[in-house]
Amino acid sequence: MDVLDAEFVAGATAIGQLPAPTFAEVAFAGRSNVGKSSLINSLVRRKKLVRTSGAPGCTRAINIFRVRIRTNGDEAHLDLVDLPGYGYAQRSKAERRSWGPLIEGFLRERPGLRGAIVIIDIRRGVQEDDLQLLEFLDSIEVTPILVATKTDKLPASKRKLAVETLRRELGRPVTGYSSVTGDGREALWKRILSVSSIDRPDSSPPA
Ligand SMILES: Nc1nc2c(ncn2[C@@H]2O[C@H](COP(=O)(O)OP(=O)(O)O)[C@@H](O)[C@H]2O)c(=O)[nH]1
Ligand SMILES: [Mg+2]
Repeated sequence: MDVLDAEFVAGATAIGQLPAPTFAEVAFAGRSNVGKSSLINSLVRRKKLVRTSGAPGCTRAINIFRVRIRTNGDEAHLDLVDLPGYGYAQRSKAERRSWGPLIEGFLRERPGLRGAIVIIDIRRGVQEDDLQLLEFLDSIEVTPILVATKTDKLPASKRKLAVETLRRELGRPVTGYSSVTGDGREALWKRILSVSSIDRPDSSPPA
């Protein structure tokens, strides 16, 4: 699996401002500061494709990045969608509420959406809003891909157990990841290509 190109396509603070889907899309969701943007950069091996931040709650927009990949000799396009972070307590109530519909609307209304990566900080574990998101994804039949990130922040001896604990707690597969070391990159790409049907012959975008 090689990433040949990666480029910013569009950013918007309302669903109606986004271009219609062209290729298969995979969304990245998680609490503010969990490492969504870093994860996208790490997946495409670009340091600065997506802006990351030490200050939580900065990204209020939906940003779409297009990648061209080569896998098993075939080329394919895939759109990676960085969703606004949720669960940032310091923001005003009105603003927090205005984020829910944007995320929900995107997940509900994009016909090209193949799956949603739900990112959890391995040291913090699953929070109530993560569970709500997973329930919502089940209800609209969008496949979640769970990622436990920042594994580099745990001593190597504790990583496996922490991922396994999360997996048991959620009753779903969890892929450990570190955007600092790239650990988990190959495993996560496999899951992304599988949910996007890019590893199968019928990978053409929806009509
Ligand atoms: N050690 C470590 N830090 C990370 C990792 N991923 C993200 N970070 C840091 O966490 C902070 C938030 O990352 P960012 O990608 O902007 O999070 P977002 O708000 O979810 O998009 C930044 O300071 C990143 O450098 C990781 O895998 N390991
Ligand atoms: Mg971000």
